[in-house]
Amino acid sequence: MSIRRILTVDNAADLAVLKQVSAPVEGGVTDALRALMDDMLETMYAAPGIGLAAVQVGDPRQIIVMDLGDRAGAEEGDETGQRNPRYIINPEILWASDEMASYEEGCLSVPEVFDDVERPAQVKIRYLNYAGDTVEQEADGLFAVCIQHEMDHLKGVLFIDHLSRLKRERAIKSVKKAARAA
Ligand code: K2U
Ligand code: ZN
Repeated sequence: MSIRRILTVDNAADLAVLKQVSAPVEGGVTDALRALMDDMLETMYAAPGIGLAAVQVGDPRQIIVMDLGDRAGAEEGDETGQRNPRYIINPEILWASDEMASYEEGCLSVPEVFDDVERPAQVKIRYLNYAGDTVEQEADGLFAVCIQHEMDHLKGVLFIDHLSRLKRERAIKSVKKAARAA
């Protein structure tokens, strides 16, 4: 397993890749695909993050890894750090609630920027899992926020694209400034 570079918006070539629409995975879940997902998960844990889309490591295919640990449902501070990886391939949203929820989001491709984004509070998704089986699952809370954030990545959409033009431009400017200072 290896840690891959995470593309960031301060780099024009990276941004061009991040804006791509990811292609569906063809030919099922192979050992090569599982090796990529293992690398993605290692990269995500090292960042650290709780989700990662393949396009963020330069592979524009519909692949997401996620690990909410036991945040989903655990009381604040009761997390045990237990790992609970999820592998999500070719996801589709089957249903989204009318009820909306706001969450302060961040993104590993937009470092050090956080802002509130409103999304449907619950979604129902269908996807292929690590074994290549089709799964249908309902998501709420942090799982719903994260899966919608990651599925935006598969459409070439970043969370800052949901903000005002001014906030988006300021976000990219701050990431570029931080990159120059680094
Ligand atoms: O796509 C990414 O960059 C991964 C995000 C996923 C995420 C964004 C917003 C809300 C939830 C998840 C990163 O994991 S952001 C880092 C993070 C870490 C812990 C909790 C929330 C966000
Ligand atoms: Zn992101």
